[in-house]
Amino acid sequence: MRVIDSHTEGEPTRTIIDANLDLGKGAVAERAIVFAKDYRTFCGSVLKEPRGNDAYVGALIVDSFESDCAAGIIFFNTVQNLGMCGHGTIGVAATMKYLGLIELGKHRFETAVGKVDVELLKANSASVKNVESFRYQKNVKIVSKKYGVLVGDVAWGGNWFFLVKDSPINIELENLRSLTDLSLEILDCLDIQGVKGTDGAKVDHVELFGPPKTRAGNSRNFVLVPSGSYDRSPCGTGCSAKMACLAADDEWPSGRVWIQESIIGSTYALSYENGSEGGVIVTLEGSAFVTAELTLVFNNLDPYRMGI
Ligand code: PYC
Repeated sequence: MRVIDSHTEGEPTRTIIDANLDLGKGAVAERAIVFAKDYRTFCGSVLKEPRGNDAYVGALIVDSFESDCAAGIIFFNTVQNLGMCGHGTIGVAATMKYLGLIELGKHRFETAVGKVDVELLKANSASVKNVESFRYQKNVKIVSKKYGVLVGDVAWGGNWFFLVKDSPINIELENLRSLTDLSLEILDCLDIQGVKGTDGAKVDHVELFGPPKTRAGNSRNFVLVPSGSYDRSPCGTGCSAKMACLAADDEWPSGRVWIQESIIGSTYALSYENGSEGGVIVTLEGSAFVTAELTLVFNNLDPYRMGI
């Protein structure tokens, strides 16, 4: 299988152009359900070690039957489907440009959770207008064994997030282990307390925030993703959820640029406009670079061909 790797603000995307999976002829949302059901081992075998690692997001490019869309994208991580992926969309745009499949300018992609608009500004930078984001629950209390009561919001930005405004641990790379442990503990608490998104959806991403480290920045974040790894970028869907919370609290006006730093110091420039369903439409801008063109080899004799 041929794949193209890229990173967006440090976070890897593996784009698969020609997998030829039999997913039927439905909308991308329907084909994503077939993908999750019929191709359970695909995510791990393509993204996990020894071919990748737990930070990878896969972007399966499929045809879109919508006349206004350049392509469909089914996003997934090492363990499951993702709804949308901000860094992945920028990675796909830079990869498609690299392959000569799209030119600079505006393009629309169909994802499992709706259409997103991409403007490829240069070969390595793009802005993405995400699906509508919204806050679902405010000030949910979580009790951490080590840190006591933590308060956070549940919000949708294309995936479900629990957002803690003031992290009790400094957002520093040297604190990666404790930030990860705390976030995993928060996920457990959400599960035990039955905190869900709409329609009982699992809240499977955790976002912790602290002060920015640069003069241009507004905030720095740590984002735990469902594989147990962390997002090297500020997380496009997580930033969208953050902007939805800021908008809901009247803490940031529409149209003004918010700079979100990631734990490694990479940034997205974000702004929002009001959506049609009470949420916000967030635009995020960042850079992506192709890092490798690969052919993945699966040998039936390899005991680890499905990933570790
Ligand atoms: O950029 O939206 C994102 C994302 C989701 C999971 C990892 N990155």
